[in-house]
Amino acid sequence: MNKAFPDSFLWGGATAANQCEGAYLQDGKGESSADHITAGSHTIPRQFKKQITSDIYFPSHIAIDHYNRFKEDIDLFAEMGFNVYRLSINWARIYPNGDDEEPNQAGIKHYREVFEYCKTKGIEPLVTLSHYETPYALSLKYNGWSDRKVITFFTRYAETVMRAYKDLVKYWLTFNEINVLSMPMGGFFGGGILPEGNEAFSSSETDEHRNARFQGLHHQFVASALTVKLGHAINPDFKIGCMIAGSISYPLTCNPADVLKNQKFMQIGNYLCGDTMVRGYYPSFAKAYFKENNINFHIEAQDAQIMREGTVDFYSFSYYATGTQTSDPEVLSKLSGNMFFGAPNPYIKMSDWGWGIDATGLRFFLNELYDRYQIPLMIVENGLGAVDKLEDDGTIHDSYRIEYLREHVKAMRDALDDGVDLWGYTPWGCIDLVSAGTGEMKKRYGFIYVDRNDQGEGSLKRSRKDSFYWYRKVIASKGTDLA
Ligand code: BGP
Repeated sequence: MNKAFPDSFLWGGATAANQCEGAYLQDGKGESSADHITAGSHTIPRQFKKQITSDIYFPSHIAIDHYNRFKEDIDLFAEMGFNVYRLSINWARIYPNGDDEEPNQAGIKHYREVFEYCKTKGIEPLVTLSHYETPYALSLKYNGWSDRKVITFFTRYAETVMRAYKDLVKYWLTFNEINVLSMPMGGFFGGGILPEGNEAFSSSETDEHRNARFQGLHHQFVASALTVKLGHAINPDFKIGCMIAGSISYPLTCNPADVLKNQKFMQIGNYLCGDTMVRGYYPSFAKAYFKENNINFHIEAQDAQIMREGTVDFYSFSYYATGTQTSDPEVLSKLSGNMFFGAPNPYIKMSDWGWGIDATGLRFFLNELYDRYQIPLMIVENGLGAVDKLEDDGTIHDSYRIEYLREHVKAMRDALDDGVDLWGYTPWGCIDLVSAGTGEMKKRYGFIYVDRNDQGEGSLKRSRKDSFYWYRKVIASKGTDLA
């Protein structure tokens, strides 16, 4: 039997508006960047389309229709015993064009109903202000976050919702996986910065586009800091966190060259954003990295003070997998396709989508983070994307998911014993939803199965998986019963 988690521990699940809400133009919502991205697969990349036409399938438009079915879904979360639900507000529901002077009241009303409903069920909302979507009009008019004006539009939006929900929401995250903007693919996903030239996302880019990304990242740092300050003025009890994609990697061997390469990977992949948002200034290695790589962007004189005054209250992150770094040219030459996770790690197993399953890495990373920052941590995404089979009797036997989650819960418990201040755990896609990376429904994470396929067919009926009952037991037993 596992040792109990603290009574105050937040147990729940996580979603994002663009991946679950659907209702893409309902009640005055404007188009979001995410509404312009097609479905892909493990082998076929998603594409950006300037025009939305009816002959192309865009998975966000209906998704799992959570917008219209939120009560049914929250009922199921409550049945599992959630005391927290991480969800995002779709900015284009509140400001349809992003730069409107006045908010859309129907959008404000919708989220009020969602948060009130959560409260009646004893669930604390944890709200992401920007999760992989920007009002599309901002992409067209300003090339998204590359333009400094977007800071003002974002803080107007943040102020509107923080004031509107100041008595309903206590936990906030500014930008989902903000560090995605430090990676070539992340410009449009994270910053609404239009892909160059053609419609495919590409891992190669011009210097101009790369500079625009880092400019966008800088603008998000400033916007996040302003939002933290603003939020604390609206309600001093607010807890406002950063959210960073855990990009954890090991040296492939103890060759010092691998160790150094891995250190640089960890610095740019994780600590560039973490250090800036927790400490309030760019770390020295980031400045060296910008110089070495000829990355140029503009920082205004007042930004340093803004960033110092808007440091986050807690650090949250996603954790799925770990990778490796190698300096060996022979190993490197054999790597093909997705280089993100590096060379295969012989000590860990891969998911069907090629993500290295590594619960021990979670304990390692929690310790690294807590040691570095000494502020509370939250794991706001974790889970196994897998193909599930709906049996004729309506059951789903997802023992592989239970096994994955069990090991990660044990790793969290170990990290608590190591002295880490961990506030909560919201596994990703607690109800099946559209995959961000591939646009598939087939890559499922949920405790709740949704009848919907990659062609957009299905009844949208919700069914409880075996993992649903397992997680309910874990929460009820405060993490002691993981069987
Ligand atoms: C994170 C995102 C989520 C989510 C998750 C799983 O990067 O914040 O939006 O989707 O990863 O990734 P995927 O959907 O590609 O399996």
